[in-house]
Amino acid sequence: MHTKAPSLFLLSLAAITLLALGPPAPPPGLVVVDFTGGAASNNGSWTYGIPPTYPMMGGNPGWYLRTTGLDTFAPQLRTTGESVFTGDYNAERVKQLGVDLQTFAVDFSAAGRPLALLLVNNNGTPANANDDWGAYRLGPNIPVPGQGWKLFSFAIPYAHLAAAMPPGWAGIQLGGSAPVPDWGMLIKKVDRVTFFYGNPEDFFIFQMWTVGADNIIQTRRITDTNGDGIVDGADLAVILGEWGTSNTIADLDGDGNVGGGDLALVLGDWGP
Ligand SMILES: [Ca+2]
Ligand SMILES: [Ca+2]
Ligand SMILES: [Ca+2]
Ligand SMILES: [Ca+2]
Repeated sequence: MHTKAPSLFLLSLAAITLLALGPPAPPPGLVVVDFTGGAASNNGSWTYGIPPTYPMMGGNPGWYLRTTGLDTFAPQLRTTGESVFTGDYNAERVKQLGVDLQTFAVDFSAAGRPLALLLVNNNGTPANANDDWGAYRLGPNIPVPGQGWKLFSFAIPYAHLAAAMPPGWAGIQLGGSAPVPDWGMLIKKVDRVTFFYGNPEDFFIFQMWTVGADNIIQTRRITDTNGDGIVDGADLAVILGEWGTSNTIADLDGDGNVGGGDLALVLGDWGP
């Protein structure tokens, strides 16, 4: 494979385009659930398992999702059903998931627990949890009461299609009849996303928790048009090949036309 750097002409074209764009629009490929307006804004139907409330103030900022009096060994903020947060992460080039969390109260202690991001495949049987499997990655510790909002971000190796787990990730069988986890299968069919309060392979005592979540974020690397994990000449060729059309694979900024704005996004995101 031969990779060519963009020409000086294209770089200048991109610079001129960037100057002409004016104030920054919301970055394309970004989904943020900030809970403004309450339940209707809860894209993904995120829940800790019991009905939440949606306070208008106190989030990071504004509205947020709050669950009071949750009796559990480990709070699990998770999607339910199909949404932008589930599906084929390879095809959608999902490169990052994030969330802001606050622990308002807990009986004994929330200290020393990493937050895990857990991606789950339901093995084709949504009604049977006994064959579910997936992969998780441990992040920084969950916030303790009084610490305020804490921001978490997990990089997703969406272009890793081998069965073996990518670095930093561990496979997990969630039920007795679960198959051996396969990253390549998982990344093409993520049925559930869970922010798990602790290492999902550890055991914890039950406690009463009051917890909040805000700004659940998914970032897609739409500049990687062919989903191979790098933005290079092949992606540039897609933009140039669709120049002047409205093909959505190349209309990255969503203005209805493949042009300088899309070219600038590709050049600005050049590399692995
Ligand atoms: Ca908010
Ligand atoms: Ca299942
Ligand atoms: Ca690419
Ligand atoms: Ca465009």
